[in-house]
Amino acid sequence: MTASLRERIFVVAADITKLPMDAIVNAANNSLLGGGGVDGAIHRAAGPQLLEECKTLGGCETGGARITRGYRLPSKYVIHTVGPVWEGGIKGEPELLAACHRASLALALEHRIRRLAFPAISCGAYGYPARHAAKIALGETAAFLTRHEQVEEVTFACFEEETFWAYERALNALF
Ligand code: AR6
Repeated sequence: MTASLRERIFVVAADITKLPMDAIVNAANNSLLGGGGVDGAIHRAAGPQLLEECKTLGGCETGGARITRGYRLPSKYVIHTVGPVWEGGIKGEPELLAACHRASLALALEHRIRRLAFPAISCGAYGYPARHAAKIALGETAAFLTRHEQVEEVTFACFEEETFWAYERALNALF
């Protein structure tokens, strides 16, 4: 029997690099050549081969996504997406953040990834208010999972308490 949507979306307080998923999503920048925050943590945990593969990709547009192997991570793949920098919400940030989630999920579907985890994209260095980001992230994910049962489960791995509660509230508001 098919699991209900409520049993397919999770919010956890966790370091995403430790999760054994089919894929984890990276909050990258346009160069895809690494950075701080979750990007730095993913590159450190995956090892130098991840950067070598990223160098072959030629960057990524804001709102887009690219896929690589996971190397030393417990996850098989890394999906690199580039969130918008928050500029007050009037420069198309909500649509770009939604596009990141859609593009990442579309890559997951294409690569037969069944379980994946997202960090709170744009909620760190890029300054997106977590309560606004959470609504978009959860809303896009719920809509996608409803349409595509091949992607079975999505986990949001939140690193900070404030982010965790924002995502938890947005999840509860969905049902
Ligand atoms: N696991 C899960 N979440 C984490 C982890 C971790 N190990 N480490 C940090 N976070 P950020 P952005 C959370 O800044 O805002 C990079 O330099 C963090 O607490 O990593 O999209 C890129 O190269 C926050 O809630 O990504 C870009 O230049 C969330 O992950 C830029 O930062 C996202 O914070 C992207 O900025």
